[in-house]
Amino acid sequence: MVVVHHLENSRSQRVLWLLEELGVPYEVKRYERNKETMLAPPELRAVHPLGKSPVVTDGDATVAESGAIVEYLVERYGNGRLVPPPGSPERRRYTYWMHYAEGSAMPPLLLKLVFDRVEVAPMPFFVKPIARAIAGKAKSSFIEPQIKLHLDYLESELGKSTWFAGEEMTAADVQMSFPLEAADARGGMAAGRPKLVAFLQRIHARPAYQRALATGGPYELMR
Ligand SMILES: N[C@@H](CCC(=O)N[C@@H](CS)C(=O)NCC(=O)O)C(=O)O
Repeated sequence: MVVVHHLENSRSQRVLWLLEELGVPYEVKRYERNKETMLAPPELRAVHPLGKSPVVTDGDATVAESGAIVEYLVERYGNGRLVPPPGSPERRRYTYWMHYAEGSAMPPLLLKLVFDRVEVAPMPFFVKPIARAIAGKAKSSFIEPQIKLHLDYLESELGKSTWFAGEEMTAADVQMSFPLEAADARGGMAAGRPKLVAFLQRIHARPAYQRALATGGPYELMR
């Protein structure tokens, strides 16, 4: 039985969505974030040394890192569904987006989250203006332009095909859902980007997505 070690309000939501799309039975083990640090609880380190979510256990297998989990589930349970045929142009795009989601799209969004927090973090009054100035400069000179660059790129890519890898929805769209949801929550994704907005509306309307939400519980991404 597939067990999803699911941290509230996190990337593991997309693993639940994928399992629902594939119709694979699974069990959810829930973990709550520390209210102050927002980190995962230490119990998750008993499942995988990094203590991050998602992690999936399936018999003897423990699989961490969402891209690896998505690929594992599709290969083991997909029977050819949600993955383009090997050697096709769609498969190349599929592989690209599968890596791009965490390797390229997420880093600037994570930096934004961190520097937004630096700006409002409690600290001695005499440090505050300096910390705010550094955070503001990092955001305006690097982080925000990078987020814009990526989002404009994604908007233009979705102008070429309905889904990221082509005309069929694939597991790459599941993997790409999280950066777009994070960008929507914290990066001003929607303004002037109708294709990205439509993508999110389309995936959110899917019955499998709705079932995954009902199973996963709260899914409000950090801003
Ligand atoms: N690149 C990893 C990132 C894993 C990750 O950072 N997960 C977050 C949840 S969105 C987490 O576990 N945060 C809590 C912590 O770091 O303690 C993946 O895609 O699986």
